[in-house]
Amino acid sequence: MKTYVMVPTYNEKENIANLIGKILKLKIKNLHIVVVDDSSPDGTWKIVQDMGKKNKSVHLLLRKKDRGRGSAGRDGFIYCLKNNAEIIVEMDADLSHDPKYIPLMIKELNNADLVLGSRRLKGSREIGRGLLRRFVTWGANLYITLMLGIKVKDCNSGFRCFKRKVLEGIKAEKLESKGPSIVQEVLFKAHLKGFRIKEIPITFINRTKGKSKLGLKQLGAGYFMVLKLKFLHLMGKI
Ligand SMILES: Nc1nc2c(ncn2[C@@H]2O[C@H](COP(=O)(O)OP(=O)(O)OP(=O)(O)O)[C@@H](O)[C@H]2O)c(=O)[nH]1
Ligand SMILES: [Mg+2]
Repeated sequence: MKTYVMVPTYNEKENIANLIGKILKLKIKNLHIVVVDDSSPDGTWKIVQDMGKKNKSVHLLLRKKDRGRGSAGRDGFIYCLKNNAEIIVEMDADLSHDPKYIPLMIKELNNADLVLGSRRLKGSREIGRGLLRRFVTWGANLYITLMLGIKVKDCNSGFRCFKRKVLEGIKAEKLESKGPSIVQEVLFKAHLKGFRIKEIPITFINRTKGKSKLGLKQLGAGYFMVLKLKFLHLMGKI
């Protein structure tokens, strides 16, 4: 089955080649990688472009105007659907998400429509995360669970594997988050559509190279987006 791994990037030059190499080493049949880069000033996109010249399954979606984890994710999903992906894996570039889980996630699609790499199950681990960062994630998770009523332990995980029908069902082209709250928006919409969601435990490794793009502004916008989603749902709009 045609599988696309979709990776949004902004200034990930220290990580991207390593990640792509690890994914290719899995030797999954009919697998493609698309990196969605917002013209990173550090030249991440050039690295991907060069790798794409040597390997036809590596693709670059270079965005020149828009900037944001959310709109990049949306454009990446649209790209995968347009290119006839049956399975879409979404993951970060910073090596926090180990590609070794991809085969297992794909296998779990036998029992689910959407599989999440979870940091909050028996068998999950988090390496190198400070107490404050863990607390922020825990608080956000509690807020989202209470607000949106999603019965998922790790609502914030950006490591996911979708059947095509999930992205079609939630109308990926209409996703409205500009920033990282796309992760919650997708999950909530998939939950409302009644798709089967399954979590598998992963070991999450805090980034060791490059800088995090998650700041207070993005966090605040995320909290607001969850409120907006709840409101839209109550109004019967989603
Ligand atoms: N295209 C694009 N990608 C982005 C943007 N912001 C972040 N990303 C990518 O989205 C992924 C997640 O971003 P991170 O900075 O790792 O954020 P995070 O994982 O929530 O936070 P940390 O745990 O602190 O790393 C990474 O692959 C980033 O390069 C953006 O504005 N545009
Ligand atoms: Mg990260």
